[in-house]
Amino acid sequence: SARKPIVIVTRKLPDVVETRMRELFDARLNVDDQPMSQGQITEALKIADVLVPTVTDRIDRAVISQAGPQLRLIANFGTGVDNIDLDTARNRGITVTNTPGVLTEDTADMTMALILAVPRRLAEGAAYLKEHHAGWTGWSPTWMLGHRIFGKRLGIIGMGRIGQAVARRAKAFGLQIHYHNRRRVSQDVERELEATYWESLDQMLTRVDIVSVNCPHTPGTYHLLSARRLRLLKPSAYVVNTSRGEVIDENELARLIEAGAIAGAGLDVFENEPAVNPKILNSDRVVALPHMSSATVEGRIDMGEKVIINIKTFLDGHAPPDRVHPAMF
Ligand code: 8YV
Repeated sequence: SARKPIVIVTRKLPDVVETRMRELFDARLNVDDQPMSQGQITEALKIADVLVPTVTDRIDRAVISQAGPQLRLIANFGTGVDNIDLDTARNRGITVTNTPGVLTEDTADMTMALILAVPRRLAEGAAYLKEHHAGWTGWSPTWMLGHRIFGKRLGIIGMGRIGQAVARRAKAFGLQIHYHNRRRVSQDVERELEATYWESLDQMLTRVDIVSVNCPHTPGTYHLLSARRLRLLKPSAYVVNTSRGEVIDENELARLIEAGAIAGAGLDVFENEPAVNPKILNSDRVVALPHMSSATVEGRIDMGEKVIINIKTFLDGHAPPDRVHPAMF
């Protein structure tokens, strides 16, 4: 029988996913989960028929250009594809797929958790009690006051699957939904969410109380929340980001929070991961998480299954369900 296709996976995946990959493919797994260097990935692409990278791998022009002609598919374990040079892949006739849909609800949950946690000082209170429980003198009426979110305005940047899932949750918490997107969503969705569309991001930013970034990182969204735009926010506003750090000018955000020109932030992603701006880490008014919005046991298995379906469909000669078209980004 024909040899099994070589599928190189750059990180450890859930056991059930790895077992299934071993059954179906000549799977070269990274069971020790040691991140691969650019050199190791370049070497791997000399023999791989399929590469399964994650957001931590830079599949750039240099790496793709040196791949052997047998490389036909890059099946990303993740929804964001800013780790892959899509144009170079397309020019070499390499198909790219991702894992949309299966991490929508988990990511929206974490976004909502940050929308609640930051204004209500949840992390600060929990840390205080852990540290001072012996000397805690008790509650007092003017102590640890946060800000109400009920009735406030949430401005969502990027009204795709995740943005809409955030809007549904936020509406149930009494927030008024505002959004900016490349195009308006359908009237049905706008009506369901009672959402207000802002063609002008600048105008939306001057009016909202909380901003949530839910758009992909693309050349067009790099520093979309630029220094100039961050300064349009009210000093009482909060910024939440579960998308990609690159969408926000992180240095300026840190500076404005320190200066009291922005009230606080809930950040799961950073501009230079795994490095995090120390001003952000040390601020009481920031909840910083280590890129974990899609990190559920269930979600990781679903993502792995999606990767497998994409590979299998492609190798069977059909269009994979989650093919990424460069024009989408
Ligand atoms: C993952 C993500 O942690 O899907 C994405 O875009 O950022 C997260 O779901 C990561 O992609 C896994 O590779």
